[in-house]
Amino acid sequence: MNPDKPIFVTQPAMPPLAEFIPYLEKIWEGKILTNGGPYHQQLEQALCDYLGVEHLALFNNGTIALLTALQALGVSGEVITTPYSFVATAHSLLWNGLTPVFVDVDPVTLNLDPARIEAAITARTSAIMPVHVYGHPCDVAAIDAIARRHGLKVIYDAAHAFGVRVPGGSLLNHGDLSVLSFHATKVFNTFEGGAIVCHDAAMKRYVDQLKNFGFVDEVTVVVPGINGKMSEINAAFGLLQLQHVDTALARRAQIDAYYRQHLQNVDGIRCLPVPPRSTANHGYFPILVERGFPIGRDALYQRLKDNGIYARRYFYPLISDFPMYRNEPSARRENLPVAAAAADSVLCLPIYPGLSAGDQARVVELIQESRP
Ligand code: T4K
Repeated sequence: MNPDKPIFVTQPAMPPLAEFIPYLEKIWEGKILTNGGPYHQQLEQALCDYLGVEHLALFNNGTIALLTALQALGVSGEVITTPYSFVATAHSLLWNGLTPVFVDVDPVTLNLDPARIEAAITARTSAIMPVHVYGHPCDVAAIDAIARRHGLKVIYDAAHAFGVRVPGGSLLNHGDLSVLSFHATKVFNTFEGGAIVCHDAAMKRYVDQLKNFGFVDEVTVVVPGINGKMSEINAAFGLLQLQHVDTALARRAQIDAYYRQHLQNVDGIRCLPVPPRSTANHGYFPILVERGFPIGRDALYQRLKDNGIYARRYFYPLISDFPMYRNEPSARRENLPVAAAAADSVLCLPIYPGLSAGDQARVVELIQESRP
C-alpha cells in the first residue's frame, strides 16, 4: 500500500474513458442534452431488463426521486420510517410536510423491525418508508402484510439495493414504489442519478409528469411537478456502466468474502450476516465494534484514519438525533435502543472494485492488531 494515497470507504468504478467518447460524440451530433432524450429512454429500458422490473423512471438523483415518490402516492400526515439510514430518507418526508415516526430496527438486519410497526400506527399514518440498508432486504412480506391490513402505502428507499434479488425476482418489485440512487458512491453510478421503480404504466406516466414540471403536453400542466430529469450525459454513462456492472459486483463479492474470512474470529468484531435467500451487491461492508474488542469504535475509526484509511460510520448519528428530528416523540433514544446501539458501534470498511489485495490486507491487519 502507498501510505500517501488515502483509501476511502468507496471509490466509483469507472469504465475506460475511451469507451465513453462515442457516446459523447453522439450527444454532440444530436444536440439533445436532456428532457427524455434517446439515451434516457434506452437506459430506462436497459435497467428494466437488467433489474427485472416492469417500469422505471430515471431521476437526477435519489433524493428528488424520494420526494417525487411521496407526491406520486399522495402521502399525507405521518409516515413510519427508520432512524438508521442516510438523512435523505427522513428529509424527503419533511420536504413534503410529512411527520416522520421513527420505529426501531431489527437487531440482525438493522432494517425497520416489522414487529414494532403496528404499535406506531395512528389515525394519521398514511405510509411506511423502510430502507433496505446496505442492500440487505427488509422483511418485505411482513411489511407488505401490515400495509395491506391498515391500508398504508409502502415506499422502499432502495438507494442501496441495486440488483438485489429475493425469491420471486427483484427486491424492487415490493411495496408500491421503490427508489434507487445512482450516486457516485453507489454500486451502479451515473455520477448523480436515481430512479423510481413502479408496477404499472399509469403510475410510470404520472411519475414522468411529476418529474417534468407536471407537463402532459406543450401547453398542459396537470400537477405541480418538479425538475427531476436525468440528463443525456448521465444516462449515456449509465448505459456504459451497465456493461461493466457484473464485473464490479463480482469484485465486491471477493472483497466481502476476504473481510468475512479474516474478521470472523476477531473478538468483539461482528460482521452483519449475509442475507439468506437473496443476492447481495456488497455496496457496503459494515462491522459492529462491540464489547470484547480492545478499543472502542471511534478509536478504531481514528486508528484507521491515522493510517490513511477513511472508514465511515454509516449510520451515525441516527437521523432521529439530528436537530430537525430530535423533538419528535418517536425520536427518543429509549424508543430506538437497537438502532442507537448499532449507530454507536458501526464502522463501514472500504469496499469497491479497485481496492487492491494489499489494501484489504492492511485494513484487516490494523483491525487485528488494535491494542488499547
Ligand atoms: N437514501 C439512502 C439510504 C442513501 O444512502 C442515500 C444516499 C439517499 C437516499 C440519497 O440518494 P442521492 O440523492 O445521494 O442519490 C454519501 C453519498 O453522497 C450519498 O449519496 C449516500 N446515500 C451516502 C450513504 O453516502 P457522504 O456525505 O458520506 O459522501 P462523501 O462525499 O463523503 O463520499 C464518501 C467517500 O466516497 C469519499 O470519502 C470519497 C469517495 N468518493 C465520493 C464521491 C462523491 C469518491 O471517490 N468520488 C466521488 O465522486 O454521502
